[in-house]
Amino acid sequence: MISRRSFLGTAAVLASATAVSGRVQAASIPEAPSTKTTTMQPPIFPTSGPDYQPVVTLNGWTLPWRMNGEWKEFHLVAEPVVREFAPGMKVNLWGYNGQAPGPTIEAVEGDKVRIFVTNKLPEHTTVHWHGMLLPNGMDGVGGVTQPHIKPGQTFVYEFELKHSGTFMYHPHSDEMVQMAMGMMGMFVVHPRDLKFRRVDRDFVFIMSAYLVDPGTSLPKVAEMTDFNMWTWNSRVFPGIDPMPMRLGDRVRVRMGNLTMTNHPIHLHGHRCAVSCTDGGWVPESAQWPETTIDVPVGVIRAFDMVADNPGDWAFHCHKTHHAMNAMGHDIKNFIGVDKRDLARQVRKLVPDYMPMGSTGMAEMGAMEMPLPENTLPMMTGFGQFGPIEMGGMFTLMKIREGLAANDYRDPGEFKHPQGTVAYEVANSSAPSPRRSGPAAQPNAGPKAVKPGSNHKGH
Ligand SMILES: [Cu+2]
Repeated sequence: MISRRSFLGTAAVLASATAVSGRVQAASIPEAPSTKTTTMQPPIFPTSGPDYQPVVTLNGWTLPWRMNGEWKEFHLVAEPVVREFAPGMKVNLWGYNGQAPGPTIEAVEGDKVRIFVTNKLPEHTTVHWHGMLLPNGMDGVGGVTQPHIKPGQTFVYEFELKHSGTFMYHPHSDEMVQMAMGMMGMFVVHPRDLKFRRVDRDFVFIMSAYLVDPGTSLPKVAEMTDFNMWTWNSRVFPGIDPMPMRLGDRVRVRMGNLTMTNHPIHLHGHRCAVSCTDGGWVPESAQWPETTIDVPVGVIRAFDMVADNPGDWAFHCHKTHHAMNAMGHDIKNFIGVDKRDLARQVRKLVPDYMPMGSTGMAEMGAMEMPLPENTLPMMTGFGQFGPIEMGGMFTLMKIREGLAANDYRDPGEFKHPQGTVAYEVANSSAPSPRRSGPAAQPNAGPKAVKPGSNHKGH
């Protein structure tokens, strides 16, 4: 883990590199920082120019830059990378600067940015700046606005950031393959006015989906619908960072979607409103309260919330198959099927055969079954009360009193105040089922229910 201090150091060193100006000097290509780490890196605070509250990227990082006269210079390197989806599974992807997705780019409204793109892929590429208002020739559409960037070449994009908001970058060359291989990143432009829509914590992630057959490590790039790895920043639960928040913080979460379907992202214990799209800020008068924000394809949705309810709050895609890891989708439903006799027969051939699914699939969450090489259990993870039975697009918002500002370390499991956790009651004290209407029994209330005695008259 890179400490905040050393990160500040890096930014400062880059910023103090010889200041030269003019287009000609662009030939001196800035350093291209690279990382192999898959945990969320601390925010990079600006050391020059207007102040802003920097973002953090789940399981990712922000690209350091240098000032060169009035230009803010960045260097992206498109290259093959190895991404760990979660401990136990590594996938060969294409990305930028050592990881997929690429680092988040951050700048300020009004900044002039110069972005160098070096191609170390085996085929040509470009970078399109999704949502940016820029000169046509900087839009990165291969063949239309520029020649494709051949392997070994470096191109420069220069434009002024006309408006603040949340944007993305991705190739516009061989898009189907290059995005299916993980090439994408987020681009956040902060308002010049520090007070505009100010928040205390600002999280960013981008969604991508892959079909990686168990035992392999390369996505099938021609798949159109039946993916088995639904990721946030090319990570799946339990590999996705938790989102620590201080009780009372104003929080923004910015979500990009470059998968092939929409994702209804659901928040527990709080409500929120969409504050920003890739088209700009939503006026406050046009916002309405939600607990699930649908993120369509090729779109960004940022929502704002106040973290006013302490706890470990689930935060996940509401498509249930997207909160699962590798699974086949053509399996039969065995609920209610008694497989005991079948199991006895099969065990004569396969001694450790286990029939599953007769009562549902929850037992798979607790079971540590042997898996094929390089894949992940369909549902997994353990919490303080038992198996979590999730995967895919799932994490926890961890809201705690007294966290330090900008402290993004995992605060551990929530300690529930006494008397605030759902609890079991003995069957003998369970209330009888209530009936509505005039037929309700006058003495309805807690009473002894003997097993087998409560079905009379049904
Ligand atoms: Cu989803």
